[in-house]
Amino acid sequence: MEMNAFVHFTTNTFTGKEWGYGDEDKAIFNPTALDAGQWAKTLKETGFKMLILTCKHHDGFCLWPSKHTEHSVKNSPYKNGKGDVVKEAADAAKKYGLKFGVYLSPWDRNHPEYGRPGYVSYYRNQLRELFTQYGTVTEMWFDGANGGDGYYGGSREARKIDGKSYYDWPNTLKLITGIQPKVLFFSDAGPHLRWVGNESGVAGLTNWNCLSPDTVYAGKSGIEALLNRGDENGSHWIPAETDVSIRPGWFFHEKENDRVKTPEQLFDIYLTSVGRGSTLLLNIPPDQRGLFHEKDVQSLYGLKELLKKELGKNLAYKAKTTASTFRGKQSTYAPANLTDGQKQTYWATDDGITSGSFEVDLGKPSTVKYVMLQEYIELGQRVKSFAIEAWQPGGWKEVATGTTIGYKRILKIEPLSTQRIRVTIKDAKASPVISNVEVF
Ligand code: FUL
Repeated sequence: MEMNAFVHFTTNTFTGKEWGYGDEDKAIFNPTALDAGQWAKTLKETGFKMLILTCKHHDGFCLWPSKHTEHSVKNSPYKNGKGDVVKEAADAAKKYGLKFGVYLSPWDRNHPEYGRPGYVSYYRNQLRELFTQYGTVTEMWFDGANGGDGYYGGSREARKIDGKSYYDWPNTLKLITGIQPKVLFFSDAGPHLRWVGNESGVAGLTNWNCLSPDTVYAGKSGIEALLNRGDENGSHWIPAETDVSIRPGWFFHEKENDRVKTPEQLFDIYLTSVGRGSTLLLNIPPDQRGLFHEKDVQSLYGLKELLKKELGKNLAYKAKTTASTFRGKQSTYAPANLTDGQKQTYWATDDGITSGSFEVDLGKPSTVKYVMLQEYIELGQRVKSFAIEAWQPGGWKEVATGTTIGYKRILKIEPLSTQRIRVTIKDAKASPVISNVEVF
């Protein structure tokens, strides 16, 4: 799905905070022109596939009229307490052909029972509401953050929990899959998608899709580097999702209007996330009106233009290809599959052959700025080391080297004129299986 959007919205949008304490007055939640259709339309038009909404952030305020708490939109002035922002977002996503995902913060600084068993039941009741009332939920985003102190029903104290055992994750997840079995779970450790280890939009230069979940869990310190690069020999398939905000914070703050990331910055993030075999989860926080701010919208359309300008015209489409070797000398595995524009066809070597090269002839000398490679990911992630060369008068010139490829790898190179590109797979865990090469 490559590009997905996060939408952070709660009382913080009105208080200027990033982490609400949990004692916020419900009366401050009053977006004056909320239009989830504007969010979804903008996202659809600029290339995003899913919208994930913070249904409840750490402050505990619920964007839907939950039966299980008074701390929600139902006691706010928004639509005189008759509003349901989760419904508006889910409906808008559907209308514009986006998938929908939910964020429900496990840490809740408002709830009196937080830290005790009662809260876990409350949390599960809320999940039940979200998974039964709003249609298909494609991704469930579990945030590992927990800062300790909070309002907690008036106690105003610090409460410690054991992140590994407190929420009884196995049973909590079972409850959800009992309702929607196909949902994808995101958390530090998966089980389906892992955190990339930072909030700056950068997946590892080496990025393995595998990980051994036992080595990481929410709240454990010092795991960022491991999450960032994955584990070549990890026991489970848990690709990294790269979450980052278009603004310095996760929530809208007027004073940060001049620090909205530019299209160029977003494009760089695209290269370090999607271009490194990760999915991008870009946060665009609505403002106090309940709209994506003009500045943010402008940057998103700017990104779309840049993607088209830089990566819009594949010079290698249907280009002539040759290879050092291919599996059984059968056309099913021939190098022509690399440039046929088909995802389901690929070039592969014989069993036991873990290196090899292929060459792409662009037909005429062309200026090249990027090379994109894709493994046929259904057969696993295999490549450990590769190099890219461009033909120059007098011989081959190495223009890039890399370790992992994965679902997609985009190499930005020093622009040069060339007619032929050679990719050498130097090492792989098994015979390399490459479905696509594109040149821009
Ligand atoms: C973090 C949270 O503490 C931030 O507020 C934000 O929601 C981010 C996506 O995850 O852990």
